[in-house]
Amino acid sequence: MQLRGVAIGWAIAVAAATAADAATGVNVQLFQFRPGAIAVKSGERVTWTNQDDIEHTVTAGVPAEPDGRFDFTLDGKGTTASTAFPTPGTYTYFCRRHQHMRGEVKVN
Ligand SMILES: [Cu+2]
Repeated sequence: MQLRGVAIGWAIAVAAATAADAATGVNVQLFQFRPGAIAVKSGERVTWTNQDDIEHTVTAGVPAEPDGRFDFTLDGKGTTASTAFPTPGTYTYFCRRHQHMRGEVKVN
């Protein structure tokens, strides 16, 4: 039941991002990526902005298996990093310092 709720929440978040069409920014705030799931068109850039006073990373893959596509360090409040996603697919990422922090970019 709970898993189903999470899946539905994710679908809604992705649908909302698709509808907005300009939601290519992710805030890193209070030890979370917000929104946690984002949808973009192929070729679009996604920018992460650190809103916390401490360092986070935006690292492609999952903690057990970083995939090396990107690995950004956001030193502190106001720092940003961005990358383009030229190829459709679903890309997961996480923070190396706080491995419960997970995010996903769906490229259509
Ligand atoms: Cu972090």
